[in-house]
Amino acid sequence: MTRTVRARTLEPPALEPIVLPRRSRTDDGGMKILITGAGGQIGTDLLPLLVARGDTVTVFDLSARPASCPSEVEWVRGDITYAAEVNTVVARARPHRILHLAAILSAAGEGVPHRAYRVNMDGTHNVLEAARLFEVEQVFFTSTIAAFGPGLAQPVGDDVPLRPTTMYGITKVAGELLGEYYERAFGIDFRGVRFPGLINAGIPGGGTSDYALFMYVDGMRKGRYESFCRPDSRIPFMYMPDAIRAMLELMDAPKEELRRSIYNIAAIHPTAQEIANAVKARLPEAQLTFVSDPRRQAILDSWPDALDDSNARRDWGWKHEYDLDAMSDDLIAKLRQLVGAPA
Ligand code: AKB
Repeated sequence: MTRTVRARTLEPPALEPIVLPRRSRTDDGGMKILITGAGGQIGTDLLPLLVARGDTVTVFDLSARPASCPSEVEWVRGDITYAAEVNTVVARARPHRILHLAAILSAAGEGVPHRAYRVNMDGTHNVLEAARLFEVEQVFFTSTIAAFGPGLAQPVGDDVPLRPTTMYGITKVAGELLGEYYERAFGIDFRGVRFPGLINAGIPGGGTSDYALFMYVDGMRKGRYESFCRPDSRIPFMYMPDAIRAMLELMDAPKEELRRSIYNIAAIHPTAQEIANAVKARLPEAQLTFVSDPRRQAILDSWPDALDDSNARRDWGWKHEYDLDAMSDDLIAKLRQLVGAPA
């Protein structure tokens, strides 16, 4: 007996259009913002400011909600490398903007390059795809001085060849290009900054620029710190309040005034010795020594000494406020409060 089998049609099945829940501004005109990786160095200082200006904030992070997180913030735990988890949180939160901070930094990334690739590359792709699917207006990307490689004329401008030597830097360059692609192809407003090493009153995670912050933190809480670099190492740095202001200013800048999507932003570029001097001037008892670690030193030596941020200054009025002394005064005062040390 013969049996007729109907060929499967090659036509795609007719799908019902997905109806997205309505997205409205909050009552006081604030934005809905989803922040990936807000459990890291930047998030701690950023979240209270966003809440204070009336934004509705959802965090997507692998780590548990820290005690410092304002109660108004919704904290969703999840893994940026799983598209389904990213899509679910974006579909639920329906943000106007995604601020994409989740990344594995340079030193940690060299320890597990394949993991850094997954988190930084797949993570950024998942965020951009979710933004496309759920009609997010703006994706803000945090790039870095690690996007640059060695041998560039100083100060380093925006439009130089990008030849990073770390997995972190490679994935950040790719993230910049991927975001620009999503803007061209799908109309997503993609913008961001290349951050210098950031310094704040917290414990950083896995960066090569961390020696600067640890001179302050361990100089205060332990009375000593051994930097893993030469005293003459020089890279750009920025104090966290400036870094956060830069993000908020660029996020809100009128699109028609922006002539590019990714901007260098600069503040200070002290040598490690100059930072040690600033710490010693305020904590004379602190013992600050230097023993250069070849792998981390090579990373530092591959980064710019200083950045040219004239495009940011021209297009959206960027200007840093904290020099080395102003930063050191403010940071030491904050750290004294944190560890309960007498002034
Ligand atoms: C790192 O050290 O990896 C970061 C950076 C400079 O982007 N702080």
